[in-house]
Amino acid sequence: MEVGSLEVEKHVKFIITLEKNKDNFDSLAMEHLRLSGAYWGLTTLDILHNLGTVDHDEVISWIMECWHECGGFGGNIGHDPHILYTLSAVQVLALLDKIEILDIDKISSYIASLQKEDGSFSGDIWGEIDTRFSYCAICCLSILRSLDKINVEKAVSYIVSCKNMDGGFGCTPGAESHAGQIFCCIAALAITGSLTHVDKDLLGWWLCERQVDSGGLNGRPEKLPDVCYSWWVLSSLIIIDRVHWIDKNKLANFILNCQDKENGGISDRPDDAVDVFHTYFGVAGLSLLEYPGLKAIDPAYALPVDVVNRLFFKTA
Ligand code: GRG
Ligand code: ZN
Repeated sequence: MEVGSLEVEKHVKFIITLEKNKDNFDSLAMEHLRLSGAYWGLTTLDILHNLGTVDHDEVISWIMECWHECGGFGGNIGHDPHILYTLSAVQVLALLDKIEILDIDKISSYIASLQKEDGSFSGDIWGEIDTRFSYCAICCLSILRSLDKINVEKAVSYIVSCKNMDGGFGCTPGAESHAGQIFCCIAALAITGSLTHVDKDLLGWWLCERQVDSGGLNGRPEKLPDVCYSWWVLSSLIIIDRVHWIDKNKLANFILNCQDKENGGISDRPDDAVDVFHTYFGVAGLSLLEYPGLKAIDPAYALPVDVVNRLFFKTA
């Protein structure tokens, strides 16, 4: 099948228009997680070499309005703080090379306050526990060079307690393996240098079985393929060095086939409605597949490789 190429200019326009059109339905549906939306949109623009098309100062001052004195960020102005949006805020500031404006002590104390006795993390003061939040904590603190604020050993042993017999990971101990949770656990283990806890062949086998006939990936056995798993599955396969176990060409064609070639944006599967979430995961997935002309993205930090290098190799 002829699927054509990546419609870079149209996707850039789609994201910029979304940012400007704050009152349409899609924007309202995004209201409570706008900070994550900003991370998806801006990271996509950067992978497409177009981060310069937005006003950085405007983004930064809006993000800082989502910050709370307790140290955490809400998903939008006036919304309660949550670890998900705290990570998004820190990721966007890393992208814009403005980490230094943050109160690193307060943010890292907020994250540390969410760690439980067993090493797990809750997402906010209401106490829901999930390995997604372990990833957010570890990724965020690593970017802020403040992992010493938490008990890393216990955080790792909690993640390992969520490992299943099939080699995958779930959201809590005993919960079913799901590609989204596997990304969170594998990336957190990679960042903390703890991948020895992973059976790479067993997990690689489970992950590569996610590819279906259309070339797309699903998130669990018997489920439909979805462009976002191009990120959750592929990043995990790359981290454990088993990406050659899937058909990369077929996956790239599946993603390209989910583009709205007229108005830009990428959907979860062919002919569905596009959104910024799947546009990000489609473009990030193509970057992981080394599609020509895209910035490389780091599979654990979910930020462009040049941004991660700047964070860790910046000379003072
Ligand atoms: C910085 C990339 C990045 C992530 C931040 C939010 C987060 C940390 C991780 C989320 C991981 C996760 C659980 C992803 C899965 C999202 C998803 C598509 C859920 C849908 O699950 P189902 O079971 O759908 O409703 P399926 O595809 O199984 O039918
Ligand atoms: Zn999806």
